[in-house]
Amino acid sequence: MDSEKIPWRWEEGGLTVTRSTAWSGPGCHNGCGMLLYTNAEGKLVKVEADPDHPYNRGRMSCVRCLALPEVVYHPDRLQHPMKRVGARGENKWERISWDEAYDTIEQRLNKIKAEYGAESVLFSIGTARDQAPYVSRLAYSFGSPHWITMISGYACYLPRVAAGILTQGAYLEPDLAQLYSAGCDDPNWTVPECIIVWGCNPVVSNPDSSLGTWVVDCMKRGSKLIVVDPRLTWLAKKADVWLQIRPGTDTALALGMLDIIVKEGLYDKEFVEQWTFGFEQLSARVAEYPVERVSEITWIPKEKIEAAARLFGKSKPANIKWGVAVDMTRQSHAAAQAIQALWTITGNIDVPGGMFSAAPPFGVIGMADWGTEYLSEEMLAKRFGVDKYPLYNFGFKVGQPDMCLEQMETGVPYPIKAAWIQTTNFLACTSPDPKRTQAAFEKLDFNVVVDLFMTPTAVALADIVLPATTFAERDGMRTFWQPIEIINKAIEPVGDTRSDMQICMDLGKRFRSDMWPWDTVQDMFTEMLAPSGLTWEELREVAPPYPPYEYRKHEKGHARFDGGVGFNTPTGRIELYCAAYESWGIDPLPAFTEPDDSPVSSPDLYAEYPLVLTTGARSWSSFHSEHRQIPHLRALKPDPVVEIHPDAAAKYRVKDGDWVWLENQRGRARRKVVVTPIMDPRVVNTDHGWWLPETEGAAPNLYGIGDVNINNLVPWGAAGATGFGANYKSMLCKIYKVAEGEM
Ligand SMILES: Nc1nc2c(c(=O)[nH]1)N[C@H]1C(S)=C(S)[C@@H](COP(=O)(O)OP(=O)(O)OC[C@H]3O[C@@H](n4cnc5c(=O)[nH]c(N)nc54)[C@H](O)[C@@H]3O)O[C@H]1N2
Ligand SMILES: Nc1nc2c(c(=O)[nH]1)N[C@H]1C(S)=C(S)[C@@H](COP(=O)(O)OP(=O)(O)OC[C@H]3O[C@@H](n4cnc5c(=O)[nH]c(N)nc54)[C@H](O)[C@@H]3O)O[C@H]1N2
Ligand SMILES: [Mo]
Repeated sequence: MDSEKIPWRWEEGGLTVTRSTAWSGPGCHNGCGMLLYTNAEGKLVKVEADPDHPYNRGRMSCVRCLALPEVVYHPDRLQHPMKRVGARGENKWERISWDEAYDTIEQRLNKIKAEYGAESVLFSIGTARDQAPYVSRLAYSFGSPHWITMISGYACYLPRVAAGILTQGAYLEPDLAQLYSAGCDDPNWTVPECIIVWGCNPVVSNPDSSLGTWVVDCMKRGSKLIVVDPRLTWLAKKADVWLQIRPGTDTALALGMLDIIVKEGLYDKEFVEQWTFGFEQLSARVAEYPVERVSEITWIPKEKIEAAARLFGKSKPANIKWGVAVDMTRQSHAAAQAIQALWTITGNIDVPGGMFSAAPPFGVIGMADWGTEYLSEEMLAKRFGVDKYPLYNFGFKVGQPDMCLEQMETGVPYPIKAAWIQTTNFLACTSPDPKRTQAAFEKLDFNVVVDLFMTPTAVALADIVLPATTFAERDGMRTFWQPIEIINKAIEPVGDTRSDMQICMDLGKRFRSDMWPWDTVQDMFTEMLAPSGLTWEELREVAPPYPPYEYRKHEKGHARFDGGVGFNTPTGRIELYCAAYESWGIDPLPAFTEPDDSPVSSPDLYAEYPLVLTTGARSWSSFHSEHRQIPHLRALKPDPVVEIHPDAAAKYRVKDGDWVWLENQRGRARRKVVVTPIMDPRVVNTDHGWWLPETEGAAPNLYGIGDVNINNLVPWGAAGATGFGANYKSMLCKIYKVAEGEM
């Protein structure tokens, strides 16, 4: 890869080519190198993967960038700031100028601040990998400690991050050669002998800065594969061992595998002795999970669990690509703790081909929490639920979303009066119980939505809507774990749209100009880049810089903040037994508990709702609730679907293509049946984030969310003991045909 010599822009076949990085919007978790082709009129005409970019090496990880021109020029793109003229939900708007929008927002929010304090305004974001640093800084410059995703139990990523920081001193990811611009050819790297893909489908979701193709690259070089998934995914089909797990029982499986590894002496004795705390206690605990018991709990045949445990235990190095299914149970902390123990006792921490500690490159600001130091400790302590849930002090400075909703409803201990909603469509996608969520936000005096499109959330709640740009229409930069990358604007913003960074900076200056001293967003990027020694303009001219990675930091005193040998935990060791949990009244060792609703924990419910339901397995053609209006993407998946095994379909008298309701004690959602042998007959899977942009936007229809949002079946307020994790992927439901005239 000789990308140093490649310019960032050139002419080719009558078109201008701009090298850039795919980064939201529209939504994306990655940093694939892209070539954006524009014509003489300055229009984006096509997008190709950049063959010289080390991140994706010419591979298009998903179809969504191919359809970028359809997103950019879609007639429904929001093009101007607008204010509401009818009642909330009427979907009546009037175009206003940016100045009027900013003036109104400044005045309304400052008035609320004067009356109720800055903490009465919350700033809500979605998965928003790109926007989070700026939205968090905007919240802090207003003086509010709340930037928050309205997802129960913060059940995405943060549970694993917090558990990792608390018990291992860092968040770990599998080393799939992504740390090097030379990829698998780098001499410092070792091919993992075994990879477990656990509750993750990376070839489709490419989640959290990791491409599925990296797993495939390892497989091509001989890595054995174990997949833990209730569905036979593409990777599961190619796995050496596929563990078809009952949703929500991952902790039991990990404990059972640990028991086998301990009993059969497959663990790394030296590493355990030297670097871990609590191995004896963990061994005693996992002995409570003999493989027969685990097989019964998880519905996985005993032989397969044994085969997986032995394969993983005997492989060195080995690693685990874990996914959001680990977060999406109220047991997320125990699941994370048990899975971490697997890679810990086998000595796979911070070794080539094992697990690496994920950190922003060169220490450049990564995902969020930019400007926390401007808030007082007292203000930060006002985050929702942090006194009740101390694990929220490990990792990002966010509050507990279920407690947020409750406080919005009760006004205790202080009222919430306004919401800034940027890059999230929580009524269609993110929040449980959308009606309850809607009611809580409807009560607020003032709401602003910043988005690319009009959404159910914007129609129902916004007083002002601001139009944002896609990554093609703006400059930017991307830092996550591997290289720092550049986003080069390829086209002028469509209509009167502005970039999220610009919007946050414009408003931020009005609230606290000392926190936004830059004239341009490019100057701001340069300041953020300071630890790397590069300016934004210099970054543009160089290949994406990869920081050197140092393995075995704990041996050299480079893993602890105080410079001592060991890991950055209170004991300096990896804490298999977590004393902090104990001091908070939480089991210090991982233990399995059933999901709230399950064949075992609620047999009465199971009698009425005889199918185990998992939701939200990702599809290539959409990012959460996005892309439903993009013709070539919608065509790939035109309807919300439920995947069901042929035997179950026969039993419940539904067939391929039927419209059905999935229903539980809390609500129902409409789905089209896909009969498929990839499911267990006792389990169904359905997608999330559905709304129907082609239908009426005004309430009560709100683009159909009442019928198609699967989160009608998910409750608020059922997060786990640490305040993290919620059962989005482990519920019960029944299935029956939609009656005639019902749609
Ligand atoms: N049942 C169930 N529900 C789930 C899940 C599940 O597995 N099952 N998964 C959950 C998970 S893990 C997550 S992270 C959440 C995600 O929840 P969200 O992040 O809220 O989901 P999105 O649909 O991506 O919402 C993004 C909104 O931002 C807009 N947008 C996209 N790019 C930009 C941009 O650059 N700027 C601005 N201003 N707006 C932009 C989009 O048009 C869209 O309206 O959903 C959760 N919901
Ligand atoms: N195309 C696309 N890509 C995305 C997104 C998107 O919406 N669309 N969303 C992004 C976001 S915010 C996130 S968080 C990531 C998530 O990406 P991933 O972590 O890959 O998560 P999912 O695709 O939700 O689920 C992964 C697998 O878990 C399985 N699964 C379901 N229930 C369980 C269970 O109880 N246990 C186990 N072990 N497995 C289970 C599902 O069958 C699925 O194959 O993807 C990101 N990337
Ligand atoms: Mo997520």
